Amino acid sequence: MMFKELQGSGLLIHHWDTDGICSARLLLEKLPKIVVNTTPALGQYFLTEEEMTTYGSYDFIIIADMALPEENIRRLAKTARVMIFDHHLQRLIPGVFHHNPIATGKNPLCYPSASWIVNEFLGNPVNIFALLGIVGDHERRIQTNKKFYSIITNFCRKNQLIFDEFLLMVSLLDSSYKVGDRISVQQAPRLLFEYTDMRRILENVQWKQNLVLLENEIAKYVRGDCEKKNDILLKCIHTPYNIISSVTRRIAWESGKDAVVVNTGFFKDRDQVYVRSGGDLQPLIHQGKMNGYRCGGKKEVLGAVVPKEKTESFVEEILQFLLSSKAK
Ligand SMILES: [Mn+2]
Repeated sequence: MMFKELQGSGLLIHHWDTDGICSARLLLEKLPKIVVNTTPALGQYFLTEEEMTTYGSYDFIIIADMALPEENIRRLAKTARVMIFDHHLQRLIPGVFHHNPIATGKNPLCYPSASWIVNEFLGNPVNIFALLGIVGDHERRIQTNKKFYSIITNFCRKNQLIFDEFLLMVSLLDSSYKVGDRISVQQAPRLLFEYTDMRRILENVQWKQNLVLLENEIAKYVRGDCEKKNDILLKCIHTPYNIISSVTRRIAWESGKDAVVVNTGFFKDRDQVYVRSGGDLQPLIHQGKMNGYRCGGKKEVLGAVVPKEKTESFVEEILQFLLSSKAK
């Protein structure tokens, strides 16, 4: 086992969502007890200058479920031994231990989460944490992945669990980052050690309160009126919670129309922009990246973080794109 060679002070940096938390839970079990775990500032997929300086004092650094920028990693590797466990699309980074089957061209359907990759690496049998990461990253869509849906179904049968309880556990684990509670995200992996019965996840009072809070906040914005640009719905919200994807999905699905949502309340200097469409958004994602925005998504969704002074022009670009793709 490679971890035996790790010496000195150690840090584990993990993603703030269910997959990141569960990967951290699995890794911490096998790592030396002194390892500290942390997550980057919520919503930030890179390390700040301050974080980089602080992390310079560790002897080894493990990163789970996050494709941090290569220049961050290269700098950390100058003073620390770095190990990465991930499943995001990224170039293999030389000079560090980079365990990412997707980066080596393996089929993503066979490696659906970081928790699964970590669990295999550790040689563990299938367990709740390996599977929660998968359900966290794919939700109901995992039901179309034959191999993994049958692994999940078998696990459910053995443990008298239903798939909806898996989904609820994911919502509860994700609730801390969605309400912006970074401390609770960081405490979650160790809390999971105390939960010898997995059902205790469903009973965590704070997480349940988070869900009520989030649901009310989402409902408030879904209820309000939208601006209409031809057949496209446009909504501006101002919330410190990370609910933009839920709000957009709800508006789009309830109306059957394309929806654009801007949240001016999450970052001080930047806005969150989210789009959901029936058409293909890949060219728009490319366009956003060419503009220099942090921009990503899938065929039907786009998420971006845009400097506040650029929001208006980017929204205009989005509307133009949606209108012209409708005209085709
Ligand atoms: Mn993941």
